[in-house]
Amino acid sequence: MNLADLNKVARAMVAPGKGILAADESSGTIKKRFDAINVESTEDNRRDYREMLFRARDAMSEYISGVILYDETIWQKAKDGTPLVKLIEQAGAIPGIKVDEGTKPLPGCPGELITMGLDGLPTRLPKYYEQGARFAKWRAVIDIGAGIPSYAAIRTNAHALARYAALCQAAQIVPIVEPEVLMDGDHSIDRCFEVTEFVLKETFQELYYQKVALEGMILKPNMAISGKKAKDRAGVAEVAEKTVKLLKECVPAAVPGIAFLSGGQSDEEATAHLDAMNRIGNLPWNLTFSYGRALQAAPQKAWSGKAGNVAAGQQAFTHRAHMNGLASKGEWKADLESKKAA
Ligand code: 5MM
Repeated sequence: MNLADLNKVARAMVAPGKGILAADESSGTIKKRFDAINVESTEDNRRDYREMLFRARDAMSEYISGVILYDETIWQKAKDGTPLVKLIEQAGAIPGIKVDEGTKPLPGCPGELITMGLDGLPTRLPKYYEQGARFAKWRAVIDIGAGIPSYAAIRTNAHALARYAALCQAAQIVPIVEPEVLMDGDHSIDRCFEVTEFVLKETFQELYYQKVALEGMILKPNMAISGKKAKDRAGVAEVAEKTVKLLKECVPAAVPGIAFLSGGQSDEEATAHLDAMNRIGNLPWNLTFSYGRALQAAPQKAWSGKAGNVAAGQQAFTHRAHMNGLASKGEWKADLESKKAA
């Protein structure tokens, strides 16, 4: 492992003003997204949609540091035969790859999940590197509900995350470590804080045991946030303050950056929260975005599968990427939302 090179890639992924586009929806998830805009999820439509995003030159070169791809996409070519990976590189962004293989029920832990994909990973990683991937992603899913999460689920997922991260670094690939505590329930922000704190502590303990170099990784956590169905959801200032407190307690300063998931927040909420955290300032790591839905909901709607809407889709994507780029520097303002990028 060349740690200096891993660190260089990791720092570029969280460079101020830029963040990560999570375009790694698995076939099932992209189908759900396409169903919502009445587009059939064919290989060509998935290619056309992602090509539209990667060819949005201003967004990609100004505000996007890297793109997380799904296995199908990393091998795909644009309509004119250019590999999609090349489009990303030509825009100055770094290609990355989701290497987990989704979740399965965790035996002995009703209602809880374990992320699959460690088998064969040492063989897959060099192929992805050769194809251009310089970072990878693995997502563990922790749900909050009656009697969950269990210690067994937290521990098993943390172990798998660290195992994945160590394998990535051995293959000269920066691991994005994503332990996602879902915001699906009606829990309070304080319950989310408490669970996320436990999850992060356990994850960093496992990363330490398995000798993962913190300088060569990126953390992708959820924010400390109220559940979507909670009655009195915490406001922007409270989310920012509690998330920063949580991270300061759990994430060593050696980690170059933290790139949040959006997790079902509205587009503007996700931007406002990131901005408010960066306004607090004086943080040991760069804080940015690695959003899927909060970057793509608007371009998906604007595109709606029609070739004639490509420019509108790109404009919607550029606007969200711009807003989040500003938020990564604490320079976003709500009134910029009405001034759509040209
Ligand atoms: C893009 O969505 C990814 C999920 O893929 P699958 O569930 O299909 O495997 C997801 O991991 C994503 O990268 C993160 O959760 C961030 O996305 P959001 O939408 O939460 O910002």
